[in-house]
Amino acid sequence: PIAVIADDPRHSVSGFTTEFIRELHNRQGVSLRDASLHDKFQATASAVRHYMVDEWLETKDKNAAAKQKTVGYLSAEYLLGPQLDNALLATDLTEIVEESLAQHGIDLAQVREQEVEPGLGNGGLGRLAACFIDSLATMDVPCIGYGIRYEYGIFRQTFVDGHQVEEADKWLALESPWEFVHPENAVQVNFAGHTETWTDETGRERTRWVPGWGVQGLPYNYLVPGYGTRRVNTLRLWGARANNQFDLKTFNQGDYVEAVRAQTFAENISKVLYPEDSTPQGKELRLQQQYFFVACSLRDFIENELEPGFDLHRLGERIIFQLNDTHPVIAVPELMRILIDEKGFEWDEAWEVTKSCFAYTCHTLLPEALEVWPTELLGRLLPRHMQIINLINVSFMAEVRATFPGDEERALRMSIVTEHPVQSVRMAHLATVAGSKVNGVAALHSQLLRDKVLPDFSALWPEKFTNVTNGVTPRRFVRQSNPGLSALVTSRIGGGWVKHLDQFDGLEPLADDAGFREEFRAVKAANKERLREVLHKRDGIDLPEGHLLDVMVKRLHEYKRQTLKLLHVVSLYEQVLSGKRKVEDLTPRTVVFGAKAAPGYRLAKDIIHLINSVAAVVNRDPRLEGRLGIAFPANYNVTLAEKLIPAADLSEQISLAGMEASGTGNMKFALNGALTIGTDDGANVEIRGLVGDDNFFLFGMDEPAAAALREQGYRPRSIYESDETLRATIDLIESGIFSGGRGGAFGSVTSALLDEDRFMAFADFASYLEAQEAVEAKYADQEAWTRSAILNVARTGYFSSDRSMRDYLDRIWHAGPVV
Ligand code: 26Q
Repeated sequence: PIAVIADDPRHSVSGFTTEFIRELHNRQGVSLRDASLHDKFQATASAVRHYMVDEWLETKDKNAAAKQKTVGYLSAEYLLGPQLDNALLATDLTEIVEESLAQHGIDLAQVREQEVEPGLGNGGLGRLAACFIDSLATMDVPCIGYGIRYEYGIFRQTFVDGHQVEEADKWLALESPWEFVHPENAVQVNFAGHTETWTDETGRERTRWVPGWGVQGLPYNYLVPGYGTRRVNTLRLWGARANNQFDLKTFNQGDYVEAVRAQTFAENISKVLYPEDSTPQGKELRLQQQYFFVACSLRDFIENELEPGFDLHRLGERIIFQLNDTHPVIAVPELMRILIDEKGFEWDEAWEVTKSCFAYTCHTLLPEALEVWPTELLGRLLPRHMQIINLINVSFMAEVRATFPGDEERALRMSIVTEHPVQSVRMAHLATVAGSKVNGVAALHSQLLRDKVLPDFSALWPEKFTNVTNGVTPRRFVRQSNPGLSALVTSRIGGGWVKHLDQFDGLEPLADDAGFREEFRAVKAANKERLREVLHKRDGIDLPEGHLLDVMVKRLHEYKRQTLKLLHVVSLYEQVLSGKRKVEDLTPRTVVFGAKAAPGYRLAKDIIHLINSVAAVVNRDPRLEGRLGIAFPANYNVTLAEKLIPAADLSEQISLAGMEASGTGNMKFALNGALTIGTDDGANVEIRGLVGDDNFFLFGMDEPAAAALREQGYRPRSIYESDETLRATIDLIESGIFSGGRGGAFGSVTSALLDEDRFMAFADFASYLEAQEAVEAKYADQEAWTRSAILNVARTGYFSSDRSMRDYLDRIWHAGPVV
């Protein structure tokens, strides 16, 4: 492929060796003889980075010359995963580096393992941002990813007696070789204080914000190389640093140390990623984080990326800020403030410009996940922004009342500011009012967004709403993570698929080719072997050989229904114990879980404890003859995903219909030849539509059925009473067998199910078990299974994030490549 450095004379084994040794000496300050593995990793990474810097600088020049529209992706999270492989792929250096290091007795595989992944995100939303910036670079589209350089990313999960224990993620302890910090480009960000009015030279009444305190934002630049192109875009993450203007009042009182201490306090802003991925708490620090990175980013774009003297009335021609959920939506009043207070715009002018600069992506359907900030807090921390939000709301309310005269209820429903339970700003309403477009992340989700979450808005502005189905980058999630499949596929259809994943459709006829099926199975078997080694080394887990690998990896949440998966396992166990099923009738199967629970989410943590407790018993029971097991490696992250997903046979996507906005893990599994067992939810709907019913295990209620059941009054206990299998399963959990004979140990989990079962696991239980029977029947016929697996790969090229980006470019951003 055309690598970013195709014509670089250093692109040779000896060339790389020179760069590597230079880095070892000059950066690490060690000789090759004395270098630790960590030194070797640092030197390798920074030497590889050398090969992208020229193109990165060239990209900046190209952007400046072209004066085309840039995508400003505003996201509080980027779940990047390890960077070395990605950089090697982009620079086409993998073999060269491997050979160069080998000549010095260094194993690239060992060097790779030194990398600590930047876990600057919780899950799907953060990983999506990382896939999107990869795709935009690959597609030659100018993009700056803006976000926060958290000092501590998502917590490291450990298990103690089966309970989740969180540890700080010190990903920077050994320094990141991938970032360029530019303290000289620090940006000042202010908070609190008050506003006052003044009269300008023309006699016009103006407002200004007199802040109470401030902090500096330091830009940390990361290179985002495209694949098969020379473009290297920028990810700019902001870190907070104390202002060197000490608090003058305290300082003048002579308390020097107190003044310094108060200032360093500000550095807490970028200290830690909030680990909640739903039910956000209205924490002041979280709002500070949001405003901090957004204020830095807007300032940076306006002052540093635009040419001096650029007419800001035309700002919308040069930037589209994509709001990754509502987390960055405070950017809306911030841009209004800049234009009006600093640049002297009239309100209406500023509003027209602002509307053209933003679009909003919603990633949820859960009502409790919709962000709301009390006006008391917002007004105290950002008084001028609170005023501007109120003014936006006043004119918005006037528009609603003019369109729907007399419909006061509608106006109240739509208001950006609600009075209940306390006066608060609904961030999704603000984003919808200000955004030029609003999109959901899968077809079903976008429909439900229009019909259920924001129906009044879609009635007012139907053209504003659109869908862009999520995608995943084929570079990381096929090419890098599954080299075996990549080589096999490339041997048959060429390598164009890495950039044009729709070419996977060329694999379709090979599903009927017995020789290809055999090779495909061999790749899966090798990936399982690789996983066995990883889990053995990483977790001390010994995966049995020859098992169906049944994988459920995602954040722990009730709506995702890890408990339903666990109930399946327990029901199989119960059937063997009670003699209802002969052990030799079990399909040998290992269920792999990977899941972090938000530290404050009690029930989710109890579910983790239950999974580990069931695992401890089931894995040791000789009556199962090793035919059923659970593996729950702690600290599921991108690094592990890259090993786990290519090894999976069965992908569990079993959320209650209408709850999972999209899912992106589902896409990664299908692209790597796992079959999905799933509900009619999120992007599962589209996956099934593409792969076909014969190659997908559908079960459960669809969204209308779930809504109807809820409407008519759902009583999980009556299902428990009438379904013998379910009853035996729950009773086994309550018997104490998984808690050393202590009954009631998992009462929080069982009673949540029996008494409420908010996400209707019981209602879908029988259907799920039936679908699992179909899985086993199909798996028994390995040729049929492989055929379906190949068709999953062949038919899911649609889920490349390159396609998602094309959809955003066409439907929302109206931007294109710059070469
Ligand atoms: C908000 C405020 C305060 C603290 C935390 C948060 C917060 C942080 C992260 C709220 C939500 C998130 C993450 C949400 C998320 O990952 N959603 C997932 O997004 C994916 C990409 O679109 C979808 O595929 C998933 O369906 C959706 O659950």
